[in-house]
Amino acid sequence: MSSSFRVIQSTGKWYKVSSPDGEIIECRLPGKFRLEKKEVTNPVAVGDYVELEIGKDGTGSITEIKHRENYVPRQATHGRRGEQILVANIDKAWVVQSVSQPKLNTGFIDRFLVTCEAYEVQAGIVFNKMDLAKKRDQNLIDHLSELYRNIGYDVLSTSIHDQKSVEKLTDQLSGKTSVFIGPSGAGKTSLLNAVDPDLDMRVGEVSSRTNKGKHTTTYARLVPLKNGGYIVDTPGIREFGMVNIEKSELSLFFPEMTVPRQNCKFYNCTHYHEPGCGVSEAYEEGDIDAERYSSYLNILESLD
Ligand SMILES: Nc1nc2c(ncn2[C@@H]2O[C@H](COP(=O)(O)OP(=O)(O)O)[C@@H](O)[C@H]2O)c(=O)[nH]1
Ligand SMILES: [Mg+2]
Ligand SMILES: [Zn+2]
Repeated sequence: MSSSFRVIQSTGKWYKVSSPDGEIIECRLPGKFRLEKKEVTNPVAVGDYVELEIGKDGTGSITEIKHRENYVPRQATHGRRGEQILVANIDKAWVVQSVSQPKLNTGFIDRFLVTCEAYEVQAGIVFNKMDLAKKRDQNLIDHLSELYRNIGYDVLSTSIHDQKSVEKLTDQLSGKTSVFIGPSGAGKTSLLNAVDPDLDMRVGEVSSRTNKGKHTTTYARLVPLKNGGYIVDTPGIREFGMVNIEKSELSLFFPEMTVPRQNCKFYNCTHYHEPGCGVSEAYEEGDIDAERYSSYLNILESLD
């Protein structure tokens, strides 16, 4: 939908809308929308595609909000009445993990992937700082890349010192709306700057270099990339946290479990201790990776 008008920032009463040519139009929302869209508290969200009427003074009035492909709520709840939308229509969410400094954390990746599944956002994994990888790190990354590709996720290995890998990442971001999530120090800001040196430093997470201690924004915004597409600048990683899921539903968000779970004896099986469990069986036969099953059990335990 790159030929449409799109909300890229919201300041309460006014919305910054990008035209198909990339021109920014300040827009207002007629009051009727506030009454119509009751399931969420902000009727127009950053990331929404909209239709406009442009007035004599050059400002716009939003006349229509297009169907949302997906959205991430401001708090880690989903599908609740009155929830606020952080950002809508994300094409891809990338979890960025460094091979070392900080240490690779597969538990983080798996929790992130569950959240993406729950929000119906396509997910990918970036293993960064590959220039620091020793032989055994390389072997681990090879293993993980195959594992995650097999269950349907895109995987990239990058280093800001390897231009080819930056180009591959650039290709993945072009024309899409992407968000980078990952622990501090993994290299999110560095990668985005390598992709587009003109990007505002704030992108990804509040940069300790430019915005130390300053609370710059509590809203997400879309930052245009020079090759087309947007990066979602979120106020912080907590805003993309674990969703509240029923224990018996968690396995729906592990793609490799959706078929085996059909063989479970109990409809509300949690695939932990129950007899006649298709998932445990698949795990014992080696069809489900041990680390993934262990992540599943860790997340299961963390749900109330
Ligand atoms: N060796 C190496 N260092 C990197 C790479 N990417 C980022 N860094 C360094 O890792 C540190 C943290 O990077 P930063 O982009 O601020 O991480 P962020 O917190 O995820 O945004 C900085 O000192 C970067 O220079 C990489 O590919 N290789
Ligand atoms: Mg950063
Ligand atoms: Zn089961």
